[in-house]
Amino acid sequence: MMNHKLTIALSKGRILDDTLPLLKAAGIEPLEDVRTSRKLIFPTNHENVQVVVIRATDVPTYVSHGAADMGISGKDVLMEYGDEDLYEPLDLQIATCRLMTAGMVGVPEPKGRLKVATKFVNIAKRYYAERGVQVDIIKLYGGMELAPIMNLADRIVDIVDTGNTLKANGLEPKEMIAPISSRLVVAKAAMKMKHATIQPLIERLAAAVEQRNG
Ligand code: PRT
Ligand code: MG
Repeated sequence: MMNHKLTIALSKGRILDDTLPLLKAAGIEPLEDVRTSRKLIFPTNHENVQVVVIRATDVPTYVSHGAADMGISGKDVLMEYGDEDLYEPLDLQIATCRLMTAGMVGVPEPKGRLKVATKFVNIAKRYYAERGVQVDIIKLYGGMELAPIMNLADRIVDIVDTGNTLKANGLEPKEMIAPISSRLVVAKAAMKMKHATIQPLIERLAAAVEQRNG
């Protein structure tokens, strides 16, 4: 059925649990449990399809460089990576959340330069630049909620789902930057070279998304 070898890059972590049922519904099943194995590359029930399971933030890198043909990645990760060589043909509507600014409860944005702590440096720069706000961005790798408490920053830019993490730390969401869900991404080069293989798979995944929401 598939005449090209196809590699799909999957984000490990919380996206993976929602990804596997969608892949299965689209007819692709890894031959072993990707959540418990220590391997990184997995053959599937399709001889010509393999999946690699990698850090969520590395998925766009693998796909845009053509090391993987397609991938599944959070919109937040894609916005931060910002690659023009990636197609985003399908919203998988999984791992939904919001990208927001947040700060201490009741504390307004200070006048003058704003200190913003985040791991989403590019997104934060773009967001505040569009609003004409002068910012000093402070790059963090996690635990952003601590930054306003410790006076490292006035605001953070982070993922919010229930809001419980913010609340537990005396913070509140302030502004919504973007609604987030996971997307299917395809390198523009792969889309050209392997269209006959990739297009039917996109259609099966789209049907699986429909069915799941049906
Ligand atoms: O952990 P690692 O550094 O390897 O990567 P990662 O943290 O990016 O991976 P992972 O698995 O934690 O999340 C991957 C993707 O899941 C993100 O890029 C989002 O697209 C999506 N997603 C969906 C979320 C959440 N929901 C989410 N709630 N990612 C993170 N969170 C965290 C958030 O950072 C905050 O700490 O959950 C907390 C907020 O949740 P609430 O419910 O308390 O508001
Ligand atoms: Mg994490």
